[in-house]
Amino acid sequence: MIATRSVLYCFLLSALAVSIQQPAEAHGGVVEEDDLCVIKVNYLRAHFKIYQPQASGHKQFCEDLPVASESVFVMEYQHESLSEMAVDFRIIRDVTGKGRFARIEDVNEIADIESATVYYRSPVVEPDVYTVNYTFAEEGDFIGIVSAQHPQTGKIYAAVFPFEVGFTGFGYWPYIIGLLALIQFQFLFMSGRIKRWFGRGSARSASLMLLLILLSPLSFAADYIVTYTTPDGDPEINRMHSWILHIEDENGNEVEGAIIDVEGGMPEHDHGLPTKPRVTQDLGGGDYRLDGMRFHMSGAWEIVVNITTSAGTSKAIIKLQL
Ligand SMILES: [Cu+2]
Repeated sequence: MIATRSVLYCFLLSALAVSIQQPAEAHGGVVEEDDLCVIKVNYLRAHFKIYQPQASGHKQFCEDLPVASESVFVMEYQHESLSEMAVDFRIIRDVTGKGRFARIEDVNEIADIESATVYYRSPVVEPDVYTVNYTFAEEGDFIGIVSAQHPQTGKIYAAVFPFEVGFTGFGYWPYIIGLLALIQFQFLFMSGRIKRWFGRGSARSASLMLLLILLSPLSFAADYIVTYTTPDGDPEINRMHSWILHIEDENGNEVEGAIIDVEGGMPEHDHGLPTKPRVTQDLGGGDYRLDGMRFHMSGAWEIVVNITTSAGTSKAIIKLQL
């Protein structure tokens, strides 16, 4: 029992530490619940994150970026109709003088938006996942502008998100998240829930954790071994999330530069995935980022990973139970 408790304590503490250091990877649904990484285009919502693969590897950011370097912006739609809308994406230098308080009205007042623009992607329809890859040439204050045009009404919806590149401080998110975590903790404590968790429930929690460890995500293709991790937390029903696929050949060599194509579904129900997940990044070292993963019901799922190299195409099937 003592061992179980310390495991749970460690787990809670590390979850809290992660929340404070890396808002985007916060555990326990803080991000999802409190809309930290959610961009709203009027009534439409999308989950939003930024990677700097060269500078920070797998780390995700919601807003401010540490250095001027290659940046991958990823939007995952949480609203069906966004998948049918043509979405464009613009990054401008902050010429509004409003810094992180810049709003759409301020952007609309800019006389010559073209000359302030450092990046523009014309409208494109992308189902489920929308990605933009831009390498910042210099540090400074920027504003991202996402707009979507309704296919029927022609109405344009827009959202702005001011951000800073070359941001060295902690910003205000850690304080807000820390505060929320404390409030949550206090609430749980007051309601006696923590006592219950550490009392009777602990044996059950421990066996659940053991089960998760035993069901290690591993799959064999004819000649490849595919493993995966989920950096933004375990898969939950209806939550859009990412996987990092790791591919090695039978001799343990990392497979780099492969073309990865992912499909899947529930064989027992004879249906596919509700989204079209895509590999958005070859992270090197045999790692590939797979965005747009979502499961809409519990049961037995199979993810089919097609790996194409100069040697041909192999198929690996990852089974998981939700
Ligand atoms: Cu099903």
